[in-house]
Amino acid sequence: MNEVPPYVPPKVWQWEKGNGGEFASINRPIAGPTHDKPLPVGKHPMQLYSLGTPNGVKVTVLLEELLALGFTGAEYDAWLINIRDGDQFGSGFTAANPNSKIPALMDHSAGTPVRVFESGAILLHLAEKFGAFLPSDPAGRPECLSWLFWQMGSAPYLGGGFGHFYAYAPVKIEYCIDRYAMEVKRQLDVLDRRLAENQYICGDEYTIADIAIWPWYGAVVLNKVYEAAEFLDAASYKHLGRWTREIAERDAVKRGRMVNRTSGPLEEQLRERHDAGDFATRTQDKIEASGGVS
Ligand SMILES: N[C@@H](CCC(=O)N[C@@H](CS)C(=O)NCC(=O)O)C(=O)O
Repeated sequence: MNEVPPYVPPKVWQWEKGNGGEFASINRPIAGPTHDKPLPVGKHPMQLYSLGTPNGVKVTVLLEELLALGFTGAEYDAWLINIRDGDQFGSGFTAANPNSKIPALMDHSAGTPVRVFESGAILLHLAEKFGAFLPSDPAGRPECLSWLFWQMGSAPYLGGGFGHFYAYAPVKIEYCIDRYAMEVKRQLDVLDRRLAENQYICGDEYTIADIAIWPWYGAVVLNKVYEAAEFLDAASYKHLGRWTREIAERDAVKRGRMVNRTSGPLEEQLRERHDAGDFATRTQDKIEASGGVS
């Protein structure tokens, strides 16, 4: 095992600004706003405050899927919350989500705006509102909710556990990487076995369970998070790979992945979305700005 510097925890933990490594500038042990900043409000029924991370992408994919089905009530403005700049601690954002994490949705469709935070709650709220992507039969609905909540409980081991210690921690600690790689590989196997016998997570129907799981576990397979596909031998999960690639081909998924995105190829970034036409215009602008596509 690697040498880990000896650390004896004090009786009471103290916050020393600067600890916390990669995210030290934004991590803090106190909730609540740090500054006054109202949230902007656009013209559509749904106002989304988010960033193009896997948790944010879940919501933009669902909104794009709903729009593709013709649910105009799902029209949305997607505002950028830059978490590295501390936007999640603005007064407007903490009113929308007291937990200061993206995504947060304000649903203006019923008059008085309603807040919804936690990506799983947002997916469920929208699926119920539009009666789509959530089976209604007595066996399908609980199966779908089980996988939705499986994702919400499991992804923190992938992101906050494995991803943090493998990619971001200032020192590589074998114990931590082993602990979380083991758990993440078990989760990948859970999905692989499920998808060996089902086209989608809940059976024959594409649901909010797929929409919640794909941005995290599909991203591992596609090597889009933590550059860990080889380390985790992601290619060996064949059925998960098949499902990942199928979902990546959906037009709504391609659009949803672009929204509030601030990294990766410029032509795949739509930092804010206020109109369905933004995709075409922004893509063209970006391509022209980067000197065209060869
Ligand atoms: N369980 C939450 C997790 C959300 C979350 O962790 N969001 C991250 C970005 S992916 C965030 O906003 N981090 C900002 C911070 O920790 O200050 C959800 O699914 O909505």
